[in-house]
Amino acid sequence: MRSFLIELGVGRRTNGLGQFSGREGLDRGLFWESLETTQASQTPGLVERRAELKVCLLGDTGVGKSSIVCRFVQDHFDHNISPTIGASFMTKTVPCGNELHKFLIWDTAGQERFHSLAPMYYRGSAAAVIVYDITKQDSFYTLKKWVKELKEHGPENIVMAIAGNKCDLSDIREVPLKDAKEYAESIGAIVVETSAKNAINIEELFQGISKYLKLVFQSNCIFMLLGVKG
Ligand SMILES: Nc1nc2c(ncn2[C@@H]2O[C@H](COP(=O)(O)OP(=O)(O)OP(=O)(O)O)[C@@H](O)[C@H]2O)c(=O)[nH]1
Ligand SMILES: [Mg+2]
Repeated sequence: MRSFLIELGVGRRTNGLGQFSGREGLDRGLFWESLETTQASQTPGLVERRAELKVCLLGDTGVGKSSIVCRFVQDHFDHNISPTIGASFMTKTVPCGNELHKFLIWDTAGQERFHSLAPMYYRGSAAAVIVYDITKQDSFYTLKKWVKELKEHGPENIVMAIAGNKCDLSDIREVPLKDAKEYAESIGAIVVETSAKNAINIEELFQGISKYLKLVFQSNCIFMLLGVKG
């Protein structure tokens, strides 16, 4: 059964957001530029924007981070995928309304021996996808540790998205969806259950991040116009 749950964390994280422009935007892994496309030049007043969004994936080894990225970027699933060594990088550009969002995706290695490398990837990220395996309670505890680390050492106001992967195995589930929803709400995160194997909610996960960042960017532009500090 397909599970659809994309919840936007609102409220808690909207105050104090940095203003995503110029150097500061780049430092946060977010870069927006206005561009006149062919279509735009033919249709006066229609200006499209292109955004680059740096996103990192964090979580226990084996939860399916690389599989999620592989499904999103290549629409492919490999049963025999190898554990990631260090980190891997992929990009994918998706439309979001009248904008084009290019995801710069850093897929980190979940094995403990690579833990110390993670800050290199989450620093400067606009969003982090923190993945757990719905059939492994331990991986949910690890997710909470990642959230704590991001809050203490990650970029201020990084957008967090929680992905409960392997929802195709819900008959052997250990983590109730309710627990994930409650936790996500408490930290103002996007939450969704995914299956890289069956291509469930993978697009929706990244679309949710896209839309959330777009909203945050727009609200900060309004604050800037009004002269209100975020
Ligand atoms: N049933 C099922 N298996 C999955 C799913 N996603 C990944 N797997 C399997 O889980 C195992 C681990 O997947 P990876 O994508 O390598 O996990 P990872 O989080 O990248 O692991 P590290 O690179 O070690 O951090 C592989 O055998 C995958 O085939 C899923 O949605 N459903
Ligand atoms: Mg991996």
